Amino acid sequence: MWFCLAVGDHLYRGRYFLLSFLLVLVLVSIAIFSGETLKIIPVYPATMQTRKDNLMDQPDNRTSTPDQLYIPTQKGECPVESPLLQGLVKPSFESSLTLKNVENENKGVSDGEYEPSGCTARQSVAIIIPHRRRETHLIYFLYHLHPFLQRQQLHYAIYVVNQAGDATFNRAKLMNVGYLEALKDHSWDCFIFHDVDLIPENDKNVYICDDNRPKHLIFGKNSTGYQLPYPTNFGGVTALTREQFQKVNGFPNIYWGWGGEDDDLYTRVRLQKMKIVRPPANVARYTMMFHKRDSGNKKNPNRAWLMQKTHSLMKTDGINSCSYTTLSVERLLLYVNVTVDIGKPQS
Ligand code: UDH
Ligand code: MN
Repeated sequence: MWFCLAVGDHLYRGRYFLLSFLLVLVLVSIAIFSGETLKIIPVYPATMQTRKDNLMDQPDNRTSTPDQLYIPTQKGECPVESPLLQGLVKPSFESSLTLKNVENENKGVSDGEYEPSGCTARQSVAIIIPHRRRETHLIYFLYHLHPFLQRQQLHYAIYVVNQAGDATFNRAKLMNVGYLEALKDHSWDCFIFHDVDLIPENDKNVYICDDNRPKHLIFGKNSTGYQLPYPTNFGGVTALTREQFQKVNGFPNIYWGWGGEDDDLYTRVRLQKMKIVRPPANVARYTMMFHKRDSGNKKNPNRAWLMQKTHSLMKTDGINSCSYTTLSVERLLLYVNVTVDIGKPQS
């Protein structure tokens, strides 16, 4: 009897123990597996993310399987070559074009700035335009450049720097002003110094900087039969990183009137032991809109003499000595319009 009771008691306790054990096991499993489920993040290889984002240029709408919790991943970097490029296309110049038309065709641009929606741009680029009384050229420039830069999937903004008054024009100083003003908005990676009358013909001429070398984006233009005028030419359109531009102390401020300032920049680059790079002739092609010499931009008679002094002047004349008065900064839809008093030549 005692034996039977003992065995029965033992069995009863054993069953109770087994039930408790199973209960604990079930609870532990629920805890572990529910935790795992919450942690599941769909994994896409980096290359695949980039390709999908870039090809679609659309927001990321990926979904995970129903039992996975969807956690949105960051936008991938835009591809090295944009899938939106068209190659060589001759620009057109419709005489009835207005600024309003261009604004209507570029709804993604505000305050002169644009960013691709489907991917993260590889560089942030400030386009600096020296300007005075070239309004018609400016409309055609904006008409062509905005879609061109958007096809290249860049984060960019266009700064038009107007020289106020009638003193002799100073292209290089306006470039320095544009650089300094643009940096107040954003720490741009790359600066493109661009004449207003030059329209790129091939969007494979990508408006990004080369980390190792200052870049001359123009090989030839219609007005030179698409030939490079001379091997050291560095005029019209140049691209320098912030570091490269700092290194050469920017453009000289003391070239009033036409000529020499682009060659001075070339000498500055060489004195800093850098070499320039230029895309191939069939890519770096431009159409220059026809114009005569502007009245306030006569050939600079001092240019040959100044160009011999670059090595001694570049340390003290440049972005570190660029004095000007900002008269206005207007954030228009398609560009930031900066108007400045840059003084006049000392004589
Ligand atoms: N610029 C202005 N307003 C001016 C002068 C120059 O906006 O009054 C700017 C503009 O961005 C222009 C750039 O400075 O594209 C360079 O000036 P430019 O176009 O006059 O220089 P380029 O070398 O012409 O093209 C020089 C005179 C050409 C005479 C042509 C005779 N066939
Ligand atoms: Mn010109």
